[in-house]
This record gives sequence, structure tokens and C-alpha cells, in this order.
Amino acid sequence: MVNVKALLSLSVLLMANLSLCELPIPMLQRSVRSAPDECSIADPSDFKFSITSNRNKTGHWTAQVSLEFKNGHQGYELAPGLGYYKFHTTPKVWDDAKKICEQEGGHLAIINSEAESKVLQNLFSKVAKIEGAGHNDFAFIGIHDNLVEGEFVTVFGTPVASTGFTRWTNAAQPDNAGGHENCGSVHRDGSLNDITCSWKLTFFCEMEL
Ligand SMILES: [Ca+2]
Ligand SMILES: [Ca+2]
Repeated sequence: MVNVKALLSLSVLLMANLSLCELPIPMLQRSVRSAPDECSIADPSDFKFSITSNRNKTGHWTAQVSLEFKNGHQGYELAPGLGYYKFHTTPKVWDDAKKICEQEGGHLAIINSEAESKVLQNLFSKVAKIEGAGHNDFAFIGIHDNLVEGEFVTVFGTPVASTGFTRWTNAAQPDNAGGHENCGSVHRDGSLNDITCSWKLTFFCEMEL
């Protein structure tokens, strides 16, 4: 007779290589005696859990347990109805920031509404002082005018004018200051500003719902 509870626990730990606190299902957490009480539940959409049972030729039942961890939204915060967001507080140049978001399965954040701007403002407000950044109050996002000066588009090539959010920091923006501001940023107040791509800034990544 297969001890299903033990099998479940062992399989989860071996196949997903997770710590006890990362187990997605409360039942599984409770099945492991040493699971600490303060474990939080991971985002269920990051996991695919399945059990397959078969009866073999000798009449015994066998069970195969599978847990796939998609590594989908690690470190990202869910904003219901909007998306998943991550505030990277180690400053990077825009190109590197873009790559990091893509490596995580996301993209540099694109603001489509005041509600989405507010999400980024809230994340930004949690870190008052940024160490090593070119500017303390701006973070890179996924817009730029690298292709045609003055024509801001998203990292997907969509005109910023059609994103649904065009609140620039002030009437002068985007001002292409110094003749070389080609990357987009968001101010702590949630507004947009073009800024120098080679500055090292914090940045926001986004994953779609
Ligand atoms: Ca520019
Ligand atoms: Ca500017």
C-alpha cells in the first residue's frame, strides 16, 4: 500500500526542489511536520499539480505525482486586474534593465492607466533612498524614442500616445534634454519623463496577467 501522503510530500520536495515554505498547497504543508507556521502560500498559478494512478498487472495501484514549478511570478507582486510587477532596486542602464525583465519572462513596465501608475508609485515609495542610482526619483520603464527622435514607443513598438497613459512629469517633457534623452522613466509621482539611457536607474518589470 502506497503511503500517499508521504509520497506527495517527498515528490513535491524532490521534483520541484522547493523549500517547505514554497509548497503551494496548505494540505501539503500540513503533511510535513517541520513546516513552519509562518509559511506563506505561493501564487497557485505558478504551479501545475497532477496525480495519475494506474493498476498494474498484479492488481496493485500505483500513483505518479507531478508538480511543475513554472517559476512564473517569483518576486513579482500581483496587482489584481492589472498585472504582476517587480521593482528592481539595483540600478542598471536601460538596455540591461530591459534584458533582465525579459530573462524573468516579463518586460519593462508599460503604464496604461492611472491605476497602473499608482501601483508603480506604491512600489517606488517603499524605497526612499536608492544607492548608486543616477537619479533617486526616476526609474526606467518600457518606452523609448531610440528609433525616431521624439516618437515615443513601447518596447513592443506601440506608440505611447495609444497606451492610455500620457501624463508626463511637466509640460516640457519629453524634452530630450542635452540632446540624448531617449529612454523612458517613471517619476515617484507616477508621471513619465524621457531620460538618458546610459544612466543607471532602478526599473520596473511587468508580467501580463
Ligand atoms: Ca529623445
Ligand atoms: Ca526629460
